[in-house]
Amino acid sequence: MIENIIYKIEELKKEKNAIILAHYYERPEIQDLADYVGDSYYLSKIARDCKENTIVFCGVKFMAESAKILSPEKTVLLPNIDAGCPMAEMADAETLAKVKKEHPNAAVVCYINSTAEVKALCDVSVTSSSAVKIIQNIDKDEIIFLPDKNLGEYISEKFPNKKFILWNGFCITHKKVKVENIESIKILKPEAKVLVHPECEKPVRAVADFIGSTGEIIDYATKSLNNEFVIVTEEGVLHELKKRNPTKTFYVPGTTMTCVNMKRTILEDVYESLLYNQHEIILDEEIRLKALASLENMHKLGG
Ligand code: CIZ
Ligand code: SF4
Repeated sequence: MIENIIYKIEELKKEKNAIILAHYYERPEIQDLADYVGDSYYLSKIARDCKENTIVFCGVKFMAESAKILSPEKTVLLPNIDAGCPMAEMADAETLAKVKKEHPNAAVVCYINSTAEVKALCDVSVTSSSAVKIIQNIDKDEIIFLPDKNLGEYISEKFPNKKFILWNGFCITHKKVKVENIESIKILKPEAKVLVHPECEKPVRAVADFIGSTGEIIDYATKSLNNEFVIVTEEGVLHELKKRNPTKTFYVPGTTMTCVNMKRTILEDVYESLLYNQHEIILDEEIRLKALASLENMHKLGG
């Protein structure tokens, strides 16, 4: 019984002085259960500032790691240990160290979708909602950006005077969508505004009416006078979009944009996570401190 497990989770949460955070890409029932739902930038701030001493992070591993980096004194739990981000795994510290040697004057900027070991080698982390603002505040002409080449390329277009060295990583979920998938909806629904995440490839970004992070897409659709939208990001955002805009219509491209990793966490995992304190994020202190500098710079430069 779903009410039963939710009740048990709420009881345990009180008993353990815990807070539940969920990303917009999580399952609807997990989003409904969470104390806060948002993108990684927003959630990283909540994790840093919250008073509770246990954080149950319903998202993927790099998000829970970021919470632990920012709040070492708190217990940070990732309810489903298999919830990783394939894009984050596409960048490794060893290769990054080599690339840094080849470009000694470059600022090293990583998307928050990266491992703690990679963050430890970077000057600053960014999210899709904060990247442009942060890079505006970096006074170097050369930028190594990793791991997402699509987000990196999107940002680089905004800074024609800077040289970008892009990693070759990508998100398998956002890579799936092709321009034809969007065009086939636009033929039937020409009034619909196309809202695209910057992790999508360039031809898809080129047909967008608006490009932004999950939070920015939700904001745009909510404030817009338009009534129809094509949502080109992981389909979990539809839950919040529909909640905030019950009278508007949202279409998805004719290919399923589902991140299997974001969908791994189910209510039972959250319950067991609180009951058994699993799966606790433990980081090497030297790596944590170095990675902390990159996340602190993100908050400082991102405002
Ligand atoms: O930054 C995040 O939370 C991710 C992974 C996507 C987005 O745009 O919110
Ligand atoms: Fe990683 Fe893409 Fe899933 Fe986000 S949607 S967690 S970038 S694989």
